[in-house]
Amino acid sequence: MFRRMMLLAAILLGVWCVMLLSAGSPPADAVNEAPKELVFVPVKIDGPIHDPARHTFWFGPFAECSSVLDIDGDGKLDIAAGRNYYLAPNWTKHADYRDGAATNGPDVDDNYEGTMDVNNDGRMDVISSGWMLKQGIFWYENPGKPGVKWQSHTLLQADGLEGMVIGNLSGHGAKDVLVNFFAKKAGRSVIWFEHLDQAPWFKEHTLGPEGVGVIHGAGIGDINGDGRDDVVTPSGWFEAPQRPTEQPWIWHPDYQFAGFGAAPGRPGGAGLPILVYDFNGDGLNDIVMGSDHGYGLAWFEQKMENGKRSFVQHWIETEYPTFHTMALADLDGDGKPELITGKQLLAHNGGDVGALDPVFVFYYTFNKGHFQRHVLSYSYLEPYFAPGYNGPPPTFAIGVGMRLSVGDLDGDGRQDIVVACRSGLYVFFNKGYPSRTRGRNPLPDRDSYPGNVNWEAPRNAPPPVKPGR
Ligand SMILES: [Ca+2]
Ligand SMILES: [Ca+2]
Ligand SMILES: [Ca+2]
Ligand SMILES: [Ca+2]
Repeated sequence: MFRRMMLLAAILLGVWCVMLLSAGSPPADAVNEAPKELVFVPVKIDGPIHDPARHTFWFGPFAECSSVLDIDGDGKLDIAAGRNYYLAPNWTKHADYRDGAATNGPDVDDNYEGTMDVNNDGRMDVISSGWMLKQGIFWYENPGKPGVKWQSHTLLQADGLEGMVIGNLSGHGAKDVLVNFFAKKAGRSVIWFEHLDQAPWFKEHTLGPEGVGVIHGAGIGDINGDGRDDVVTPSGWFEAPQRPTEQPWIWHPDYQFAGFGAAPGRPGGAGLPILVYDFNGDGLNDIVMGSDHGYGLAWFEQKMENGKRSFVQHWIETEYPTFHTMALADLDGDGKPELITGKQLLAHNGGDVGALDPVFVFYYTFNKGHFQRHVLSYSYLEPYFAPGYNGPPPTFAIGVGMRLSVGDLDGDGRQDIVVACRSGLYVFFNKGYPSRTRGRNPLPDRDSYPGNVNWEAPRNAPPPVKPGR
């Protein structure tokens, strides 16, 4: 029996290897190869009604964060965005399933959200942060049945919050919560919450000295390759000690991010999260940061020379602003992630630099530190705000908001992209590469249109006789 199982395992492993070798070959991002383009179909799930008389516009207010989780336990991924959730497969809307995320003037009080099973009951819960009416980080307990309000639990009550990053900081599970404050304040340090196996589920830890690393943007990843995830900020990184919940974390001010064109020496905020990955494939993890409210997207190449670590900054983009959030996910199925990001549509209620520049959603393939931009959506904004403009609103002007999500929402094995922004909630359904085959022509035959002239027919040929005339 055991030998038969081993044989089966060997066969399965072989099949898996063949699949890996054949998938996505050649890679879409191979240097000197023509880029291949995945097909994405954007679908609008929900959005604000454009009704200026009632002070709701195509540009909101609307929730700007989304989470992807199986809410009802049917095995299909659903979407939460602010106060509402939408059940697969028809994206049936359930409004006001939780408190928080209240609409306040042009904004929704939800600047970041995420998902994890906080209380280990097998049901995914939602974590969200607010900065106006309900200040702090709260988790909402999935009750496992529809029509029941999700109970709110306070993780942290504080002002100046940008949001959080979920990851493995304790070393014993990926459910710890790194807190991100956008605002410095007396007595404020970078803090994190260790996830516990029982209520109250979280224990607070201080990561660094007062003020150090306290700025808009944060991320989690293993910088020094010792197997323990570290904490990255726009101005340096905290090294995880051997016992992360007991020993002090070590601060390394090895680099400084600022938006493109920012005043020299002036630190700048980054989007949330900051991403850690080996973007040039040299075995050392690098960092990607986008400007939160200025221009530019950059990667910081990690270098090691004679035991000394340094980071070299490379711009990926300098002409695009407001990379407020991003994610890594394997879109093309080659086993390697792509970088997904875009602009926050009309951040700070249109007060940001470049607010009326086109709004965009991009993804990037990368190889050896070369980043190739791919356009998911790109829309002009300025005409819609021209003085006297009174025409129809744009149909699809999509940004990434403040937290985008990725998941296989239609179960076809490909990763889809969910964005919530001021103009609505959208899914970019990933349809894979174009088939390049001619299928059934779905359109009505030419002759079925009234008055169609068969212009291809020879001039001197008699006109075709149409039946019934
Ligand atoms: Ca579901
Ligand atoms: Ca739960
Ligand atoms: Ca580490
Ligand atoms: Ca690297």
